[in-house]
Amino acid sequence: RIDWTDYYDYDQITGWLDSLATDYPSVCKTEDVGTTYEGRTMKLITIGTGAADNPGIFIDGGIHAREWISPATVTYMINELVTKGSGEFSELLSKVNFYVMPSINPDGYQYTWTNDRLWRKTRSDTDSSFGCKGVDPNRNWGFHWNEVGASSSPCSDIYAGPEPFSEVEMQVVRDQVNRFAPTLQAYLTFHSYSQLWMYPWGFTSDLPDDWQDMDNLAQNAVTALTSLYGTRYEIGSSTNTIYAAAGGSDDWVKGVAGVKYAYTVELRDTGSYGFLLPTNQIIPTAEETFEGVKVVADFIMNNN
Ligand code: 0X9
Ligand code: ZN
Repeated sequence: RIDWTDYYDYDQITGWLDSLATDYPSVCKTEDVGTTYEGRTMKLITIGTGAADNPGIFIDGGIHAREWISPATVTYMINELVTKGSGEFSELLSKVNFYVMPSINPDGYQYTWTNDRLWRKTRSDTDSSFGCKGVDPNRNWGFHWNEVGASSSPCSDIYAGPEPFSEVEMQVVRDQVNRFAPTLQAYLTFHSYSQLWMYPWGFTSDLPDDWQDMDNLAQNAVTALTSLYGTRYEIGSSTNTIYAAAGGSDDWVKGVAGVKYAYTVELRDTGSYGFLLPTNQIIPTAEETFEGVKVVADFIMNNN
């Protein structure tokens, strides 16, 4: 029912996730891990066949509602890992656990299907004066929250929220990251667009002490990505590649949860179609991105 020749709405994605767990119970399981502001169920899929304390990689998609290629790419990668879990990826899955949430802003995502294709934020009601809805979920994380590149006005598209983790959906993702934090070695969050493979920090132009490690692995990942179809990516800290913006998930995951390799990946394209990436680019985008993710996964597998 899902074949990546089209985009799929939230119910189709979660229905498909549950059917995967039913069809491949030896390599994956799904869990309901929370409920959104509007009452939707949030799901996590765990993919792995080895010990629970094997090194872990946490992947999320769809934090920004209109960036449809993100959940499409993340579901593609889930499908590859699960359906080839007893073949091509059997060694990987015996040594690395994947924790994946393909659509972490379900209310916003569904709103882009029904009301406003270019909606970015959540759909919570926090504004008593103008009635503007939603918080930018990637300004809502509690590390240097609202210091730069974010807004305190509820009508802004980069509204940081009334307080850190005001959004229940980000509380849910935070709690799942914390749950697996002792084993997590990498975190990947997928956005669009601009073709950038970024690492912290987003709140300052200063670089983390271990930026060279993150940069090296990113270079290797992008080399593999580019080798498939020639798609060019830029690599660097998010402040130094796009702009300073605090309250992002990547900064919190590295700065607070202590996950060493924290990446924000901005997928295709560079602006010709922007958020409205045509359906015929879903599979090539997902394929090339998975090449990069496999490099990260193999690195985690072999360094442990
Ligand atoms: O602004 C964002 O949240 C991301 N770009 S997007 O166009 N998809 O909205 C970039 C986030 C980079 N990370 C941090 N600033 N922490
Ligand atoms: Zn985004």
